[in-house]
Amino acid sequence: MRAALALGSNLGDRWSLLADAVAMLRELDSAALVSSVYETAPIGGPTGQGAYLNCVVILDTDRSASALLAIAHDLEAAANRVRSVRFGPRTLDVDVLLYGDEVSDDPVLTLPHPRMYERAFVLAPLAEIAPDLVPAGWIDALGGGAAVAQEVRRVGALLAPTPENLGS
Ligand code: GSY
Repeated sequence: MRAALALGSNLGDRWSLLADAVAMLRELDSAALVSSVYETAPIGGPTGQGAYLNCVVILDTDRSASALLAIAHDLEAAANRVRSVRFGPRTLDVDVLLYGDEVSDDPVLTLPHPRMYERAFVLAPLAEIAPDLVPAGWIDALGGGAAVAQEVRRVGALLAPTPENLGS
């Protein structure tokens, strides 16, 4: 199954936290696609939080959606994530965005992720590696490609670019 996961960090050594989590996800699929890393302003939560680093990973896996969610939680725990403030700063956030075409309103794992359409910090990296997963209407709803591009700043790549890991 093709699954997409969004990663974000705005506390601690953001780059290493993302890099370690991506390395662990690539143990599930060594050919996983990994987007560039983007710096993005925090959406929601208390004022005064630091900027996030965000990226998206797409992998092929035979794990179930709930197993992937458990892995996401394990990665957050490995990053010493503390859940104290809702939408507050965090060492690592890992969200399951998509699991094939599965649609679920299970509150434990809603698929597709219910807020992914609203988030430039998700759609920009997702569109970079899997444009087929981002309908033009979603970008239009955020004000168009230029508006989305203004919300994110590409700061680098966790993987050396190859045709394979860029998804082209
Ligand atoms: O929902 C993921 C955690 N998160 C983020 C994030 O990853 N990036 C940005 N820019 N803002 C966020 N607010 C929350 S909560």
